[in-house]
Amino acid sequence: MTIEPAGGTHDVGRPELEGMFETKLAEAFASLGCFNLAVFGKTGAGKSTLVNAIFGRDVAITGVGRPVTKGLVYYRHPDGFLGVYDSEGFETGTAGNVILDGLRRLVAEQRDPGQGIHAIWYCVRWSDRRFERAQEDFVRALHSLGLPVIVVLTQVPTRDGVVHPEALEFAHYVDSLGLPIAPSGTVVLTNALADAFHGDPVFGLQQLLDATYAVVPEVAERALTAAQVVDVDRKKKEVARIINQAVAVAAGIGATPIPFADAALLVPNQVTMIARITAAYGLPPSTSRAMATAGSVILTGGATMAGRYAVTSLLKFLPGGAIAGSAISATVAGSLTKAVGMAWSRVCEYALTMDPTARQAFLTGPEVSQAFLGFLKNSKLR
Ligand SMILES: Nc1nc2c(ncn2[C@@H]2O[C@H](COP(=O)(O)OP(=O)(O)O)[C@@H](O)[C@H]2O)c(=O)[nH]1
Ligand SMILES: [Mg+2]
Repeated sequence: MTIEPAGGTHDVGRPELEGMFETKLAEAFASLGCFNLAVFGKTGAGKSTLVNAIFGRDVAITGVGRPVTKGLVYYRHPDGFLGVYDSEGFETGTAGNVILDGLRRLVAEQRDPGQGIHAIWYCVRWSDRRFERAQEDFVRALHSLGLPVIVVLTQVPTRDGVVHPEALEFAHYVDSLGLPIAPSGTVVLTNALADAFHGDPVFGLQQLLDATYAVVPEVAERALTAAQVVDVDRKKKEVARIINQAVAVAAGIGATPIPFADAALLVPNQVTMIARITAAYGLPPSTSRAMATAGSVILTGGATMAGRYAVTSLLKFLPGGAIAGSAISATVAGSLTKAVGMAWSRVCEYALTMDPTARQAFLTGPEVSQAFLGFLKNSKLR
């Protein structure tokens, strides 16, 4: 059984498709919005290390800083969906009051909830073993500004999953202060960096992320999902939602069965889906042009639409198994779209496991098309 290349009236040319990809990617990234985090705590508490562990990037190094108020710098990551307010050199006392004044103004002037501070990590190195009155006041003041403050104990050692007893004792002490700690009134214990010498493993990152999700407003939730690198399952859930939506749209297109020759009718919807998947995983938009090229190579070619392989393998599972003179029904349109979405998801997940340099090479080289095609060929369509 061979599928004739379309050459139909609805064929989408490759340059046109590349342009479409770029536009849709830009739209998908823009629609994520931006998750804005503020980190407070003394110098050396481990703020930057924690941000780096949860988001896989040191925003203070890779981003562009903009002084917001004395002692507070806003770093916007070039990827666009993560912003961090960093209190470089922050100590308590007068400096704290200056920062609070600045924050008060910032919050008061905030018109768009998407632009505001969505969560605060107040970091305390457990080995300081001190939680000063000024720190308490600062946490309460942040809370009274309507900002959710998660108090994080940092650099906590564990042995075989057991937290250092004195760190635990300190945590209970801070909990007992009755501070307005988001989301549940208790501190989160973390270690963001494995300590080879003492053998202390990384831990508590998922708990910190869960606490952050518990306070993040809906407007910034998808940006958080894209930005964080700790919880891939959250990304997968979001991607499943995107694919289901696209499948529904495809089924709508196929509701009035279309000739195979016009399979390209399904392409714009698939392009949108692929763009949204890419953004949801939080892959760097800087590589979007190259990805657009790769994607368009696959999706062009008339009825192939990534699809000669998908169609062939799909047909094996369709009742009757024959399509001669047949058309794309709602079911077939949906299955093809799902296959394309799943294959692209796997490409993205594969790219996520790489370090930034290897990922850049993968996403901008011929390998990405090959991987996509490979996953597509292996699609189990039912
Ligand atoms: N073992 C361990 N070291 C950490 C951790 N967090 C930070 N550090 C170390 O503590 C120092 C200060 O960390 P940094 O993130 O720059 O603190 P910041 O001033 O609050 O941003 C660095 O040398 C880090 O390597 C942690 O969770 N575990
Ligand atoms: Mg720092």
